[in-house]
Amino acid sequence: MTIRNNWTIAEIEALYNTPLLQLVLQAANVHQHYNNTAEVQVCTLLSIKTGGCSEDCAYCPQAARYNTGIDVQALMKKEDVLAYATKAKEAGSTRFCMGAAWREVRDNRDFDRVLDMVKGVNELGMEVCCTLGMLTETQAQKLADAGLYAYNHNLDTSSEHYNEIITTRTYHDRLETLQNVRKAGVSVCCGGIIGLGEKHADRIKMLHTLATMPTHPESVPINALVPVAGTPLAENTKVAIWDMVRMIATARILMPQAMVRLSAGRNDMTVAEQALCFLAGANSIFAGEKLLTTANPSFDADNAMFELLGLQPRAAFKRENEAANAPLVLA
Ligand code: SAM
Ligand code: DTB
Ligand code: SF4
Repeated sequence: MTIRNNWTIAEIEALYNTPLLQLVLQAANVHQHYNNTAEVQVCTLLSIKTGGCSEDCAYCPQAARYNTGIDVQALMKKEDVLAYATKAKEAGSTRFCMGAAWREVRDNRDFDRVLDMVKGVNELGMEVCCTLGMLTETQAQKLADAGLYAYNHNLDTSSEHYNEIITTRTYHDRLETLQNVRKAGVSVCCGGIIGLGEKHADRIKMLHTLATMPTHPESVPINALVPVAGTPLAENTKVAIWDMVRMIATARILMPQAMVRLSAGRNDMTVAEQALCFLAGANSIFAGEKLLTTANPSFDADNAMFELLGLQPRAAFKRENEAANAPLVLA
């Protein structure tokens, strides 16, 4: 099997509907062929500007219009961000991702401060990533010039289900931002959330959009909805671990060399459940007691899990396709 960008919906549907353990086995084979299965990338997130967001993303605790009780915080100081990044590095993280509750980046002093933060984190020797909302090509280039390694901007769901979740910007806007990031030569981190009330067909369509991009995203976060009181999705039913495993395994088969990130939702998973996700091809996590605003397992718990499962943190700046072997030929 070579890396493909021409997957059809029918092919993805067939993969997604494979009996679960067969699907995991197939994904594990692909993973073993293309990647070092002992390595898991450890990333740390920091919310550098929290809450008060103008958008209506139905899952998000940071949207100003929902009463979620989070503390609104203006953009952090560069020194505080660098102190946090240094601590994350010491705890074993190799990628540092800064998130801002913005609709889009504006060309103002706040953006200049973020550019300074990017420069500082890069100088610490970490892969620096940002998720700041929509970006123009010029802004993406400025971030790249400051040393940005990756940019996170999720599709979240299928284009069909999107309007049920967000009305204040379009799917097309998202795809444009992703193109701007690509054009600037920055590594793309793009995935989605399950548990938003979408159908299986929506998950399949979202995976199709990702896997048919001219270049696959280097990193694909798969988030399970963290239901937050006050948001419209607060009462959604918890995502079944089997759905998470199915999503991860299918993503791994479709995009063999991507870092598939087991993202939001880990706090509600046992080590055994997470182990199944790693077996199905997940090879990256967010570490640290908080994601952006919600809880995540502690560094100690994750260290114990790595020890137990024999996993090693992946070194920084390993180009995603570096570990690739010759294409896998399946009979
Ligand atoms: N404001 C920027 C944006 O929307 O692109 C950046 C930050 S935003 C919080 C980053 C991503 O976090 C969202 O695209 C979504 O996929 C994820 N996210 C936010 N709230 C979540 C939740 N409650 N559960 C799971 N994922 C969530
Ligand atoms: C991603 O896909 N998941 C992360 C990161 N990219 C920015 C964010 C998860 C946020 C979960 C809700 C919260 O903690 O606010
Ligand atoms: Fe704002 Fe991003 Fe949350 Fe949407 S996901 S409300 S854009 S912070």
